[in-house]
Amino acid sequence: MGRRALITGVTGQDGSYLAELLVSKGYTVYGLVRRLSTPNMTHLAAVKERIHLIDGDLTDQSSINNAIRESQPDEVYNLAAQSFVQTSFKQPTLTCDVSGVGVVRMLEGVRLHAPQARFYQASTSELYGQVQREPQDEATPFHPRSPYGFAKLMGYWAVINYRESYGLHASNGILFNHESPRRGIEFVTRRITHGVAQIALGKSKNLHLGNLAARRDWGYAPEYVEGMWRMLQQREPSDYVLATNTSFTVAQFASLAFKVAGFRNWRKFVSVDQALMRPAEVHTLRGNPKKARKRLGWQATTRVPELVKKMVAADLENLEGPRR
Ligand code: G4F
Repeated sequence: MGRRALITGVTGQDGSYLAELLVSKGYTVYGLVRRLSTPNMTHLAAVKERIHLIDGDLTDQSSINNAIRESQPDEVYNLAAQSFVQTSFKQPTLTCDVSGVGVVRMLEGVRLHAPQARFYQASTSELYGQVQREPQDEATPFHPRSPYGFAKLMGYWAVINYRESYGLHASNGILFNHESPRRGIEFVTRRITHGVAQIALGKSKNLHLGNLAARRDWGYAPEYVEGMWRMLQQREPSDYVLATNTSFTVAQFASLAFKVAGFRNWRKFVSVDQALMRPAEVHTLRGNPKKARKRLGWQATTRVPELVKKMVAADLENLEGPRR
């Protein structure tokens, strides 16, 4: 019989790429979706007819239990979260409820209703926060710098505790930033590529950004969902860093994006807006994915210059329609 998977956060960037991957591998895929008055299914266009959507919410235990009972999953991927760091400073308790306690609710649901299922938790490089070592790997101490970061830290430890207490096959993927044309417009990479496309098409004159000196290890999202799947194919559960081991500043990312669109002097278009600065910043992140390479045979291949090209091209196409 084919395998069954339940994905929370299925309508997002990672959830939609993962749904496509699992459908292509012959899984029966269930997705947990939060009820919205205007549902956003854009990213699911390619697989919508082939997956099953179940209403539910990470803040509601009964809907989680129901989704697990209904889908009877072999694999559960918990990708849902309040995932925007900036918002977590404005909505700290909501962020903790969804991105921290929500993980415990998912683990409880699995423990009670599908204890044989393998569980993937979307952990994050934001756990490292004020970084203690460079590059960061699975043994680097954590120092979160936002409510998002400390909520995710709770989820990370909940996974380890359920593994140790109840023998669940539960793994943390400590993913560094991973982007794509499906990235939400509020995140800096997409804000830049969308802004550049607007300027190139004469729809805008400038782009407001926050901390230009922030440095990130940016990879390409479809490659990272493959890594998530590989983690759940291992005999033993564990925790893995997925990253490129290269890093760029926001300024460098912006400069490359303007260059792709034919502008040499990116500074002319960019102004710094203090409102986009964070109360506590994660200044730099770079991950060491050696364990994932060795145990999962996983490697990131797309680097920032290529990623920027894909994202700018997609934003130009979205805004002007397909080029002939
Ligand atoms: O794109 P960002 O908002 O992503 P951030 O905060 O690194 O978090 C993302 O990656 C994490 C993985 O490490 C995920 F866990 C998390 O859910 C999310 O997907 O910001 C990146 C950097 C920050 O240092 C920010 O201060 O870019 C800086 N930045 C500069 N100008 C900006 C802007 N960020 C945003 N969002 N918008 C700006 O205009």
